[in-house]
Amino acid sequence: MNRWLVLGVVAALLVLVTYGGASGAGKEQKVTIVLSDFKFTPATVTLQAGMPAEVTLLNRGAVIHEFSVYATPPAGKKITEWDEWVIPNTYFQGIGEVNSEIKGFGTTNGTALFEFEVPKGRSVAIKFVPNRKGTFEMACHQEGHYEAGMKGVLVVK
Ligand SMILES: [Cu+2]
Repeated sequence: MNRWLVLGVVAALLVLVTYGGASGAGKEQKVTIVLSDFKFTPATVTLQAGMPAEVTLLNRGAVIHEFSVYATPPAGKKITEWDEWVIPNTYFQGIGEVNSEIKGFGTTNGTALFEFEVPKGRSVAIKFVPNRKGTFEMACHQEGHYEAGMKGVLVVK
């Protein structure tokens, strides 16, 4: 085998390896969460860190629902104004661009989205890369819904 041919084979193998890696990184994890009156199903969602995610929120309830994910407040902390806790503690900051789409309505992009509203009968797809590991609270903060039990847990590992 001549030397240039050997180099050519090595180069071709490198291309194959690089291509294989890139297509592996292109994988996406898809999860659907059903919002109803007044709970999330499933109530615990686990995502793998670093892999692009598409989380679809499907509102099967009779009223509008919301979806927020944020650092779990310390036990016993009394929160009366949820925006004051959720906005600075949202999961969707510092992880790059987040894209959300309500089918038939349009898209919203941002780097610090903190709340997704889902009209009844609609679904919202959120695309993001979950780069922050940990255990976070997810909840609906429409008035009275959280107190009625509309909350859950997002685990990123
Ligand atoms: Cu709700």
